Amino acid sequence: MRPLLALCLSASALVALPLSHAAQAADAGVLHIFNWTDYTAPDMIKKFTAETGIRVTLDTYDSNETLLAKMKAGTTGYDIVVPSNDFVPIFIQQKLIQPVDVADMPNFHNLEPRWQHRAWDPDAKYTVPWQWGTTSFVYDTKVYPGPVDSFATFLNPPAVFKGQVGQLGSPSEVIDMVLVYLHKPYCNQDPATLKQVLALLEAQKPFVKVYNSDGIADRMVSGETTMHAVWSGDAERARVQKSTLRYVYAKEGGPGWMDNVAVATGAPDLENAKKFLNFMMDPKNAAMETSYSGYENGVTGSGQFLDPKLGNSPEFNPPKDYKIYFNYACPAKATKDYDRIWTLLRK
Ligand code: SPD
Repeated sequence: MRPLLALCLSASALVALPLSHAAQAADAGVLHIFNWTDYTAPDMIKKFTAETGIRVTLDTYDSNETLLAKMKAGTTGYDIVVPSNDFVPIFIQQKLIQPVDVADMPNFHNLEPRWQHRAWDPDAKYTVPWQWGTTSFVYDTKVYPGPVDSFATFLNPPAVFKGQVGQLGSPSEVIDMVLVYLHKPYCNQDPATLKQVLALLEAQKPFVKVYNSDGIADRMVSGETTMHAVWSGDAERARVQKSTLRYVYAKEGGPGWMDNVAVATGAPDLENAKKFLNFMMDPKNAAMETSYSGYENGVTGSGQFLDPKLGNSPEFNPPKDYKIYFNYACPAKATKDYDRIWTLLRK
């Protein structure tokens, strides 16, 4: 058992070891996870600890940009990070996550074939699917009865939403949504299109109360905001607390994404991290995570273990003909353009 081994090591060897080794030994038996907010099922973590003896610490972030900035700033002490599909190639290229040969792990065969070799990690060297879902917006039908079937309502809201709208807090999320609305490709570098994107976001600004990807469900349930950009599972979390909320499947379609579990470069405990990746490809464990956060996982056979509430959940079950546009990593120039638009918008 790992914790016992760790205890023995620290008891017998600490005095003799130089400080860095001592710190390592003291840390054995712990897995440090850095994940999105409200995205790590407590009962699933308990099960992982019960099965492996590995204790878990959890810190959270609100966007890929925040995660990237922290990882680039230097050693974070995290073993596990969870970047989205459009950021995985950037993390790989910048050597912020390390190859762990996921395709050779015992539970790899449980992944649905379509997710075994994902465009952002074609040889399944680095990542395991965590959860995937859609991005759209939610509104309170008590405030505005609708009907609403387009991102036009979010970007140019009815007067009743003035000062009541919540936007996501990161450039990639906000701009991708506008590009889908305009039927334009992601990572757009066309000056005219970018001008149009900025104009739409500037026009929306007087309606926006907050640009923040954290705490969306709380704001919508309390009524602090009455319309908010949101990811599907977080919309479900809000709607079960306030039944008048409605997640919109826009006629334009909407952004789709997958978040992926990866091992940070310099992870304090590589073996613990690999155990966690393998654990997440077990159908029961993936189902525990999905039942908590309300997003799809990529694991075959997890459906039978899901919380039955998800069977009827509109956020979890998009209409069959809904167009989901998965995004992808942008070249540096496009990211720079996105950042410029964001800076102009937020000034
Ligand atoms: N509650 C947090 C859910 C995290 C969703 N990640 C979305 C990534 C979209 N690019």
